[in-house]
Amino acid sequence: MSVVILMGSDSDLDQVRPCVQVLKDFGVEAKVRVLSAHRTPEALHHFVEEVDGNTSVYVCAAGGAAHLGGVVASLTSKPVIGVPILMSTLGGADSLYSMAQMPGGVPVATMGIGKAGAKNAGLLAVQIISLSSPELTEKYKEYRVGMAAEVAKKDAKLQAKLQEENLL
Ligand code: RP5
Repeated sequence: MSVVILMGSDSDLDQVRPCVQVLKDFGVEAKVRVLSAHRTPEALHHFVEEVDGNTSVYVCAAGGAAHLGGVVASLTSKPVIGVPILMSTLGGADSLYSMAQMPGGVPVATMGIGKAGAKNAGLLAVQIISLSSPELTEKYKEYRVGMAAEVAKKDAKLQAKLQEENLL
């Protein structure tokens, strides 16, 4: 079983990369494809039909009138996570609203706009898969412990710096 990451255009890749990286770091198999709800509707339908049996979670990243997540959600019963792409027009608010405002009955779990949203999409996919994998649950817990340790290190560094500057 793998995670399928779809993006509406190759121009989305830079913002989607953190999601790909998270899945790689956790050792979760991923397929990454460019397919568009508007530009390649038939290819998108065929692709979802083909991979659905071996897919646990979909991550769909798109910008503008971002229907990719919604269309994929209409074609599968698997969870769909949406990543709204930051656009130069409207600052990605259009992407966010298009994804988040799904009609009742067809959910798309919509993340924040851009790279942080993509990272969280990867982590949420890991959390969903870890529901049936004690090993992945353990890895995810270790990740959280590591993150807390990083913050503690940064705090210690900040205290030292402020003391050095005679501000404390
Ligand atoms: C969306 O249109 C894509 O997800 C992308 O964010 C946006 C612009 O695509 P390009 O014109 O850069 O290919 O479907």
